[in-house]
Amino acid sequence: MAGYVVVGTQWGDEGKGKIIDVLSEKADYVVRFQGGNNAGHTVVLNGEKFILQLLPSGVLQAGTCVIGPGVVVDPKAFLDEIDRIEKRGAKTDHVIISDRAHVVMPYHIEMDKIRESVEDRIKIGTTKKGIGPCYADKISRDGIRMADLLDMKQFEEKLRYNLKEKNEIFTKIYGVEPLDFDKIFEEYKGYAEKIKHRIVDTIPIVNKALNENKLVLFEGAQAMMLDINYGTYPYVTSSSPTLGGVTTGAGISPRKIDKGIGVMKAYTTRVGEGPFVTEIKGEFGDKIRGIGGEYGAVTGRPRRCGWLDLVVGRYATEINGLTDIVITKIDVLSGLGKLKICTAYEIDGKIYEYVPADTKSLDRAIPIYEELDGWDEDITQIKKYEDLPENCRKYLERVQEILGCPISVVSVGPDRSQNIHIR
Ligand code: 2SA
Ligand code: GDP
Ligand code: MG
Repeated sequence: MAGYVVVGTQWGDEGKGKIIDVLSEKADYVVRFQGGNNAGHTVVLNGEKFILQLLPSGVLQAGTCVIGPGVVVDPKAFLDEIDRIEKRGAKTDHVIISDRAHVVMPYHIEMDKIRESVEDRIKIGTTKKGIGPCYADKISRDGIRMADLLDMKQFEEKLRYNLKEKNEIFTKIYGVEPLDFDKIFEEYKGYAEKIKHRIVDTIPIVNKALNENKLVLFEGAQAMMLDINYGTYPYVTSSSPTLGGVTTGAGISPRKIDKGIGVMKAYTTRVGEGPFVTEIKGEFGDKIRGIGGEYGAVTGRPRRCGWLDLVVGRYATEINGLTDIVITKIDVLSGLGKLKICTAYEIDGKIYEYVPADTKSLDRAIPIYEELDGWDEDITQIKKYEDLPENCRKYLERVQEILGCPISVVSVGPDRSQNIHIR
């Protein structure tokens, strides 16, 4: 049995897509367990860039790609993505969708956009893909599931009820135009026709694979600090991108997970609103953004940049029970001079080594840094750990020491081939 989980340890965009792609060369299955097309996972293959949103990043080479029960699926976005990658020569016959996955509806997207623009509401900085409202309907038991798309009568009933309720909210509370039932019904009937052959019960498939010792990779989208329970609430996404989310989102026992691989960028970025203790504002932050190409993979939003935060790293290591850490984008730090690592926060005179629950208190947190010497060499073509500059190795070893978790791979560039395997 080999269930490997890959999760983000910061605020997303750590390079999970690239790492999943590398690992999926040997994988029989790649399974998404949460999130939806809010994800933007980049895979670079022979200099060609693919950005995957709903499709697992293993789609370019893994056996079966599963969109699991805990994912929320926008069928239009799904079909567009299939179309986009097929046009570039990729095969998609091996992509299946759980009948339990929830369907993102036009009223979810509308609600997401409205809520982000209402004046007296906290602005989260969402991707406006309807993710939060879709999960809210799931939890309040009003959701429409993929299985409902296989039974148009059931779909019609659920849509009618939901739309009546949502249109009341749109017109009476927000004063916007109601959505049209017939238009949505016809549109989704069309999508159902196109995807029904992919809708299956994925749970026995994934469990059988694990029972037969196949390699199954569980692909996390977003990350630790965007987790609905443990992130910087309310500036989070609406799912559990941490390792625990795999059991509820893929329908497997925690006993079937052998490895928890945490992807950690050598510095920190965040997109959207919310606290970011090690953020570097001004010119130096802009410089990192420029070198690292730190812009939203899908929305193009500029990412906020900062030093590596190991308070966050420690929290992610613990909550996910990481067995391995993969450090990415360390090449971006070449030539930046002295480097800083945050090891603790000081808030109102008290030292914190873990992330406190009070999100507001993080705005007052003073990062406590260790300063390390940098390096100037271009490291993007290095293949062996011992060939890295000494200061780069010292940086990695210090991170490993603070986190108490081994670094197994160091990524030195976006391409599939730019990795240093340590163990
Ligand atoms: P949502 O849309 O409800 O999930 O937004 C809630 C918060 O979660 C953050 N979030 C993300 N952060 C980083 N990357 C994400 N994916 C894309 C990417 C984003 C893009 O890979 O670059 O293209 O801009 C992602 N998805 C959600 C979001 O910023 C909110 O803070
Ligand atoms: P994900 O959401 O975690 O999959 O990450 P994204 O794809 O949103 O963002 C990571 C970006 O960094 C992408 O543009 C990747 O091609 C790129 N990338 C990944 N690993 C490395 C690396 O080691 N070095 C550099 N320079 N870029 C990388
Ligand atoms: Mg991303």
